[in-house]
Amino acid sequence: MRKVITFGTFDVFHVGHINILKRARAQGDHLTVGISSDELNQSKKGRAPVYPLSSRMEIIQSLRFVDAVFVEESLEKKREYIQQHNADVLVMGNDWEGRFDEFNDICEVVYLPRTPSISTTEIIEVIREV
Ligand code: C2G
Repeated sequence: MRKVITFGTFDVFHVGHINILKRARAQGDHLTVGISSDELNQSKKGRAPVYPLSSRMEIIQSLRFVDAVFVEESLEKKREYIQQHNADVLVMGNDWEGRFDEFNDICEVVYLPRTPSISTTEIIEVIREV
């Protein structure tokens, strides 16, 4: 079995998230998703997520092309997570292009094109203006 792993906050879930998760699953037979803790999102993006971790996990876990979820507590633990989950492939959107190449020694690293014209930040701005 070829196991795939990916990571993200997946806050204010949108079609860009669906697209990357579907394509990640298509890279293998099993998809594990590491979902950023609220604290990690705060440190990455400088704001608390709109949806708390428990809601974001429930949404992702409910998708038919996701097999397992866990909490990503630190960006520094990526090697540990890849090994713990026996991943053969790490998939990330190409906004992270090149950033995880160091894990090429333990798995294949694949960057997929982001879905254009949609992001959590833009959705938050649109709602703010309403
Ligand atoms: N994404 C995408 N298209 C968009 C928006 C997001 O393909 N229009 C992808 C991102 O490239 C990423 C995934 O969806 O692979 C999750 O995006 P975020 O929730 O923004 O994840 P991020 O906060 O970048 O966390 O360890 C890595 C990080 O935790 C990634």
